[in-house]
Amino acid sequence: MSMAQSPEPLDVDRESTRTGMSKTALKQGFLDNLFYIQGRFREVATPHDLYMAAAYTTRDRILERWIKSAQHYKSNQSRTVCYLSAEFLLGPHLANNLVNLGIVETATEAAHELGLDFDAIIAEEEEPGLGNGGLGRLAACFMDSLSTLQIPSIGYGIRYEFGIFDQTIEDGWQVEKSDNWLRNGNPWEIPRPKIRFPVFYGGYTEQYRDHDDRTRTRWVPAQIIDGVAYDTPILGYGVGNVNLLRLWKAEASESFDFQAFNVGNYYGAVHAKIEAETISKVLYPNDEPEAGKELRLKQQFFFVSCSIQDMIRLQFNTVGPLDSFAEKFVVQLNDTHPSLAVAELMRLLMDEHDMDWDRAWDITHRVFCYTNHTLLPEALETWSVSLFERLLPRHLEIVYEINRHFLDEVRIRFLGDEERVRRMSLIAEDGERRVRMANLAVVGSRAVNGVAALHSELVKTTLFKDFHDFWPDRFHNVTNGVTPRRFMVVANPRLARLISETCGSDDWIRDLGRLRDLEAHAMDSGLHERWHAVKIAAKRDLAAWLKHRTGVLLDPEAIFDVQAKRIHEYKRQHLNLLHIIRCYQRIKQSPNQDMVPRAFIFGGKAAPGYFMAKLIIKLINAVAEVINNDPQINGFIRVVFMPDFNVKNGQHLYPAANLSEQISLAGKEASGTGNMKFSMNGALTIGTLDGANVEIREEVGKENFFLFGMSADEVGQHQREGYRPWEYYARDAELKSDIDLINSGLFSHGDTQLFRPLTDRLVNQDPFMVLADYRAYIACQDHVAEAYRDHQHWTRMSILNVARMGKFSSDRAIREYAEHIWRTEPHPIGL
Ligand code: F58
Repeated sequence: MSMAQSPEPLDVDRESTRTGMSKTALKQGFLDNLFYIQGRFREVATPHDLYMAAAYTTRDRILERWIKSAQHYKSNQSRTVCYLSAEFLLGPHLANNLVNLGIVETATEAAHELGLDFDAIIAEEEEPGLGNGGLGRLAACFMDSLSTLQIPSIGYGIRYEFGIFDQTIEDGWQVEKSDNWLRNGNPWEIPRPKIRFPVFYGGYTEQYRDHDDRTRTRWVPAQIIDGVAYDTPILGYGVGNVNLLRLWKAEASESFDFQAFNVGNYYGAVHAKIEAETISKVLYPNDEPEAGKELRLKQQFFFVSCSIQDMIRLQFNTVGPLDSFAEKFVVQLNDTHPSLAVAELMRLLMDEHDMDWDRAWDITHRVFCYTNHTLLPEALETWSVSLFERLLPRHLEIVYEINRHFLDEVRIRFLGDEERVRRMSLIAEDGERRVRMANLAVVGSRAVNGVAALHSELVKTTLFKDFHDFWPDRFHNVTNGVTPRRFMVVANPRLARLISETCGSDDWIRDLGRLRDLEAHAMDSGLHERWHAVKIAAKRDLAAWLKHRTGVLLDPEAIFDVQAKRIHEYKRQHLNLLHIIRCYQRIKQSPNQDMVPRAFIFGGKAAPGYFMAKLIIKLINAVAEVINNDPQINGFIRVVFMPDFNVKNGQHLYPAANLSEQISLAGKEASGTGNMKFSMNGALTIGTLDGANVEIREEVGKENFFLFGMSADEVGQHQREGYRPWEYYARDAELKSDIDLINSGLFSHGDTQLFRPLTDRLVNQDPFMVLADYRAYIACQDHVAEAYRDHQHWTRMSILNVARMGKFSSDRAIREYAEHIWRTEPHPIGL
């Protein structure tokens, strides 16, 4: 194309350059978007311009389906699932949308013919990191499956201006950098400045008499902030359905601005605007201390209030009166972060829409369902009553009233059992009075679920035992799943192609149970060779990527032993480290022994305020430095920490792993989803009987899974009997020598104190029983090494792992929610 002229039309009519799926249409659409949206022509376009043009070209093709879906849902008054989540960890959109549109090949060819590097364009995208970890990523997988299963749905959340921090490693320590993901614009979202709701904070409530002389309550706020909708289309795989992800951005309310302007307070008005916008400014990293949490409560109420107001608006626009609200909408609460929605819907129905308590409650408790994601007591949300009252005075009244009704029922059923009443109350009264958000969520919902079979059992028998006694039918299990579109097709195209060729179709992508067809070929040596070649190619890619970013060179023939997840003591990255140190010591002691080479790969972020987790990162890097530079080790084992583990970087990891580390203390990991991502890419798992590991092992067969460690029951028993980690340290000479080596200063340039907080904690407290599981873990790792020597057998196990992963598709999970919890039907949109 010549210099800055408008793009020469190729042989295609203008209309289809926006919707056409042919190579020609894609090329023309791309050139048009480069010119008309980016204002660039080929010769001067930056890689980012090329990415933006590709993104708009893809989005154009989604929009038509989106409008059709919205029209269909509206005219059919479709029952709609609203997924309320403070986090949606979406990952890059472009490659995923091309897969779901079914135009990866055409787009690749189109790019090639335009002389463009397709992979470079895909790699250019910065992901929206609007989540911390598993919980946020689960929400994203569920959005993909809801669309693919053609279930009308809206994801509601917060459009954080800064997502999860970017992690760099400096001198072995984690350093956090702010994630300014919107800096270069976001081509996937459509701002809806007219979809805007006021959100109230503070002030007081007062009673007044309405026109029918009834006593009503009015909330007079001290602050009003607007929430503005930003919509991202979520396209299903191979279907016409496009659902909506609606994220709220906080803005100063114009009416409030005006007041300030009118009294001539210009700076006051500007200040109010800045303060308003802080509400959606930044995602909270988890495990933060209590200070500064007020903003978090404000965030929760902010997105909850906007979302419920939006649903009420939609109800009026489609169905009509609010009486059928619970038939039109079901709301899934993704953990307790959105559980204020229970009180907010009550408030809106009563204070704004004239309903009495009983009618409002009847609707409210039929609308909500709640998913619990953790049993860890420190992660259960509570808010001090004083903060709650200061920010949400009306909601505190409503919470008290819900509590009064609820505890009356409890007292009738369990006469005289005041201890039980105290435990079940929405308000904790020991010490500073606090609102228990989990209790609010359980009381306000008609269904409560855990995220793996073991977890859901523990929810019923421990965390919510009293509630389960009271409402046994309210409790369910829906084991998590992940989307095979992103985590197989996008992340691992070589494997996806091999599977489709072997099975004779790509039906498995929408029906993951079809992977079973692979089993018939599990002994086929031809498949073994190709399977192995696919894995080696992925390992080479990852090795190149890691070499480029960290300088560490891995041997693609080594076992790629990967632990990638948030850094947390309960996930026990330090147990993995103790095994690495054991391997190191063994080589040092007998350098000529016949060992299987291993590459130990870690990835994961630590919460910025979580000292112990950050020290674990430092120790991983410190051990890496010594081992990787020891000539005697000679590359036999290597340790590398992948900086900035996120969805995008994870996509390099899953295809390349041979061994997936799922080694949390049994009873602590609610489900895990990384365990599924690794296994469906052909890694074998070394793991405890925790979370969904239990079900993964059941599915793949115990002979294809490396199990070690105590069960959740054994953990409980051990704790009741009194756990004394120092005895393990004293009794097990190898364990002692591994810990002593850390204390020796070998990994810290002679500093014997640096890692003391970690080793002292292990020897003296060890809340996650690392030392108790150490011996079993080492023995199991030895089995892994032996098994890896038999390449044929390993490959067979790898094939069987993939073949039997059907259960762990998020499509299955969403089907279970739809059938057992939501009672929703698909609404297919034709292509
Ligand atoms: C995770 N929770 C569970 N929370 O730990 C994991 O086992 C499970 O597979 C996953 O949910 C999905 O069910 C989790 O990721 C968070 O990140 C919270 C975010 C908000 C602050 C507190 C932690």
